[in-house]
Amino acid sequence: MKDKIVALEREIIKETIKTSDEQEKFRIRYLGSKNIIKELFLEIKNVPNEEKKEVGMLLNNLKQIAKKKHDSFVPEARSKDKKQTLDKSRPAEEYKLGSRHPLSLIRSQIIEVFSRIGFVVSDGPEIEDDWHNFSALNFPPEHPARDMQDTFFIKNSNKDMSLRTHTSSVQVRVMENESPPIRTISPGRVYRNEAISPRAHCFFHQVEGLYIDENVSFADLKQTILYFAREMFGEKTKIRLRPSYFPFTEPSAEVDIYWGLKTESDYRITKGTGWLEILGCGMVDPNVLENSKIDSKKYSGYAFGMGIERIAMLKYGVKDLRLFFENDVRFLDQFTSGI
Ligand code: 2U9
Repeated sequence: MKDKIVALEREIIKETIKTSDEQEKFRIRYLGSKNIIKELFLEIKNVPNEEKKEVGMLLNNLKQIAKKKHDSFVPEARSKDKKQTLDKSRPAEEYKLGSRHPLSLIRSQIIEVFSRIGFVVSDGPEIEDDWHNFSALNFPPEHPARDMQDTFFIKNSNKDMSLRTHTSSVQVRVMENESPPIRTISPGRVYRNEAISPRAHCFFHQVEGLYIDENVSFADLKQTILYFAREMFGEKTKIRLRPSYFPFTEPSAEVDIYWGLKTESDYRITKGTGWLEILGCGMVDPNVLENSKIDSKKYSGYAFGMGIERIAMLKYGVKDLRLFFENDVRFLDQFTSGI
């Protein structure tokens, strides 16, 4: 018996494993379910009792030698060979699901709130002519918003174009192409030539809204804004309107929501007033209607505009607007869409 074990040990040592096939053959012969070492184990019953222990140990040792030899061969694909680029045996990497961008989440939420009361989304170009971005919206020729400081101009061989400074330009196009009743919102990216800081960027996102029909009143505007504020910030949200000025609306107002003064941070962000500005709005100036060939004696309308970043900062407590554009996954991972 001992001779058989020694002979088998020599055989195992002599074996060479250079391919996966050879490794598999080796495994079947020495480690498989009906392997040759197992057969010797079965013969232990014929060994004299005083030798049984020793023979058992020798066979266990033989098994270890075979196992070691088998495992010492690593198929090429799994070796750390630098030349090998494709490792077919490597387990698949975890499929990491991304999350929706916070600005996209807020935009969808705003669209959903307004679509529930009949607003439809309209889209338009980011590169605009002077008419759609300024003149049609009642900006006087010398208005400071047209100034080089605010607008990115693009020199074109035919006419001067610019990157749109608001999405109202989209709504001018809607007014030109459709007749009232018009109930539309335009979400989109806008550009302003401003210094980048925690509170301002040279591009940001807006949602602007426009409603034109017969007998549209300021009361309709107030009610729509109140509905929006409560859908976005909670059903008990209070709003206030402060008089303001925009070239395209008259009268115009800025809308604040009551944020409260419970914490030190509330004092800081509301500058001690408890109120926070969320959007601007007003009744569409009759000149703007006429510019798009809408009869201002028959029709009136209201409009509003808001910055998506501003709403997202308030809702998510983000203090630096630049975080929205850096695409740092540690920031983005915190937002889940719930879908
Ligand atoms: C048409 C006529 C009028 C859209 C309006 C505002 C008031 C407003 C700002 C809020 C913060 C822009 O992102 S922001 O800087 N917007 O205050 N926007 S009324 O008025 C229109 C739109 C289209 C044809």
